[in-house]
Amino acid sequence: PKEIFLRDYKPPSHSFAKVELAFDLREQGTTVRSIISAVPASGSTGELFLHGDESVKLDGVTVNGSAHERYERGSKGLTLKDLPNEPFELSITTTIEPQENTALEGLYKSSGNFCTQCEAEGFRRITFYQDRPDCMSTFTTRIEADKAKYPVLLSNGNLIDSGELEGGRHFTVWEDPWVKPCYLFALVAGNLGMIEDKFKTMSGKDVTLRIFTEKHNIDKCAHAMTSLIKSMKWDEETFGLEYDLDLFNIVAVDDFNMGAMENKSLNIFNSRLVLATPQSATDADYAAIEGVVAHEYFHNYTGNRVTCRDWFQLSLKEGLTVYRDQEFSADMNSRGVKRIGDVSRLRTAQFAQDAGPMAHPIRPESYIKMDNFYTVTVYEKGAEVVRMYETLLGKDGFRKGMDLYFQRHDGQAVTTEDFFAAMSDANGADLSTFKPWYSQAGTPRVTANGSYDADAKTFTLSLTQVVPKTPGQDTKIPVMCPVAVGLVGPDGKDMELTLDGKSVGTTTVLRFDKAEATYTFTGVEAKPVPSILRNFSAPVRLTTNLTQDDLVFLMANDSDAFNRWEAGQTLLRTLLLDLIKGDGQYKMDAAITTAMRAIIAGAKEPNADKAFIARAMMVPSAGELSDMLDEGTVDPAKIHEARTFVMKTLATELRADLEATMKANSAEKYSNEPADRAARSLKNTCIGYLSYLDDAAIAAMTYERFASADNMTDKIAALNSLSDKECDERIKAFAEFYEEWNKDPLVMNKWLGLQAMSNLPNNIANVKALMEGPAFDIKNPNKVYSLIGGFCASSVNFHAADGSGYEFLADVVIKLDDLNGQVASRMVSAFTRWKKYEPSRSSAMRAQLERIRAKKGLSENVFEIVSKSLE
Ligand code: HT7
Ligand code: ZN
Repeated sequence: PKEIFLRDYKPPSHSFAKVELAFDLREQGTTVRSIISAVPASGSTGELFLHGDESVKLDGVTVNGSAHERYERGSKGLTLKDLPNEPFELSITTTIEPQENTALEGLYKSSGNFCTQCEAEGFRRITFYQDRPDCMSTFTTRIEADKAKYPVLLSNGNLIDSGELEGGRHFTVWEDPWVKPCYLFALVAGNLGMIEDKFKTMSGKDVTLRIFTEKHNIDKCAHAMTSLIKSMKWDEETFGLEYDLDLFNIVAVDDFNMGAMENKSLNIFNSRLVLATPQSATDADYAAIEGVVAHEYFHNYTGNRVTCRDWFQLSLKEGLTVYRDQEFSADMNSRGVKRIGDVSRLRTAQFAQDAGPMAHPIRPESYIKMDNFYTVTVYEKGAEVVRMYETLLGKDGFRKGMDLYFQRHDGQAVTTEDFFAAMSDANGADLSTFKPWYSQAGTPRVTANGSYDADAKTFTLSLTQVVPKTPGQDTKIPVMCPVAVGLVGPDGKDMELTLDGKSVGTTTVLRFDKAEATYTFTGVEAKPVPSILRNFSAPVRLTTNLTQDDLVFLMANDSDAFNRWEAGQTLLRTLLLDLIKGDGQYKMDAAITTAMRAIIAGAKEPNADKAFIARAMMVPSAGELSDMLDEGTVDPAKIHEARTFVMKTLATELRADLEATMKANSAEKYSNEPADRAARSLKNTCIGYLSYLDDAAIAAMTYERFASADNMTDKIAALNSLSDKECDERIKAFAEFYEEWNKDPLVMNKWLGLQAMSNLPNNIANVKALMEGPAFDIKNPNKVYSLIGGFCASSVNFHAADGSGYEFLADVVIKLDDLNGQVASRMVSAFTRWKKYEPSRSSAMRAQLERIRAKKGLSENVFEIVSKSLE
């Protein structure tokens, strides 16, 4: 396979002023005709390369109305030769087989309906085209299909014509006035139901909002609609961005490789991110729907109106849009809890990626298959980079930068450099030492040591930073890290800070861009405890010289919610890592039990933030702990044992507090108000703890709660609490859940996932049986992510010492690879960190990677991940 490099970027040889597409949708083969108004760029050689997949049958090419046969067809596309040197009309006719498409890229069928997925490079599976984001054009789309089977025919923009045809067929014509790259093209044809609402924009225009889904799911779309309306309003209020068409459509489909897609005015969503009722979806599902609906809507400006010059710039739209959806969700819910969740995900998944063989900068230098770069690095670390501009420039400065970005680049395909320039220029700021965030991979390691001088009344903070080596990048330079710092006085209050003779408030942002630097705060009347990297102001691994007492103090007093949580997590991490690295003699740290007791007791306070308390009670995940251990040492069984010991000890010692809190927060009836959601999360966290006790009464109580739950959040929490327990209640609960929900595929995915994740010994047999059962379908990505992805999260069974879990995953990847390379490559990623594990597991994983690599006809997707992992 060919590697593509950022340094080889060349602008397109032709621009496309206008594109007209006509789809004739049939059960056995769809014909696509395109008419393109092509304009040669200056210096054109008369050649034009059009991307096209091998699966696309070429029926004919005309230039200015005459057949054109001077072309060469290769495995990646078509090179047209001897083309006119002035603007010309190019017409191409192709035939494709959507009904055979299991890759779910291009045009395919999901539950009998036609739909498209063109990002990143799916349009080339529909027709021959310059399938690159810097080729922007207006599109008109005519769709023709059987009327009875496909009464709904949708594409981007406005409906300009429709009518009946002979033979029970009908057509629609759509016109999108905004220029766009073909990755934003979309088409849907199906027998769908719809809900409709309206939004009045800030300038008074009415926008019709529609959500389409299979008819039996129509009563599950209200939350997605509310989320859309809130997003539209928020973008106007926060960034002054107003929707730019009269119609906005969302379509939910069951078979989808990712979460959702921001096609211009026709967003296509994985149905799991649209459909929700309290009985069928959890609070976490509700939050995910709100966030993803917002994310796709926000792309209308950050991604669609201003798009990427090339795919190396992906973070330009994704990092910025994730930042925007994070801020939206923070405004709609509890800001502190949202930040904690986002940082946890970053630290577990992204820090691990940044320390492994797939480490890449947020603007990668090369790729084999672009789909492999829709990563936590490009998305989540990219969002952190955007957040740092805001931290450095302030809210107003950031807004000025955004305004200038749109003013300069509306309707263009641009680079991360352009975004950087807009931010710097709008604020007259020198941010040059910030630039390496785009080009360097690896998580900077920052140390912060504070010391107090009682005589001089100064507090000195010494910072150092090192960016670790990553594959292909042996030398690194320091990068600007905004380090937000406060000093907490002995009375638990933030001190007023003076730095370099200036009063700087109670939190100051240090612009730390050297290998080492020292900052001295003056006028510090009493010894403070420093609160460093408030709100996680930079995506770094921080080590401090804070003592256990300091951390306990910060847990109780820090005004920064993130650092209050972080102090507790640091205590728990230190304990767990000591246990994991120790001699197997487990001993609890009494200070931690006391601190946890105090956290739980906080729930009784009048204005307690229960969502925060639930979050603070959570013990660091196996993934997070594994990331903090040295290469070649990770033993998942030991991590599991140590976590189980800590949970069980806390449950035993705090049983009375947990039971009282559980009861106090159990509601009579479901409600979706924020306070009720918070209480639910606290109650279910308590049940989770109690499930660690070997007590038949707890299993009975959990089953009782499962059986009587009036909402999916409580049902799943109870089921989850039973899923690792060898007891009749578990068997009964899973069986009853199946009986109740087996007609709802989204709910069945939860059922599959919980069983797959179970750490009960030898659960692999159950997972293999589920794979053969009616609730599973290997062609449906959601089912694969739930069952196979869930299984990879089991410390005990995926990482079974005999290597059976690894062999099973490799078997599945080999099978999946023939059906859907994208999904297969996501699954194989569970092996990428094989070097991290102790020798017997790492060699077993490596053997499976080699077995996969030897498969004949391996997809480029899987080849790239496997070969980079083995390097
Ligand atoms: N921009 C969307 C990306 C996407 C995608 C990429 C590759 C393969 C399938 C895909 N489906 C959607 C999602 C987003 O970030 O909004
Ligand atoms: Zn996105």
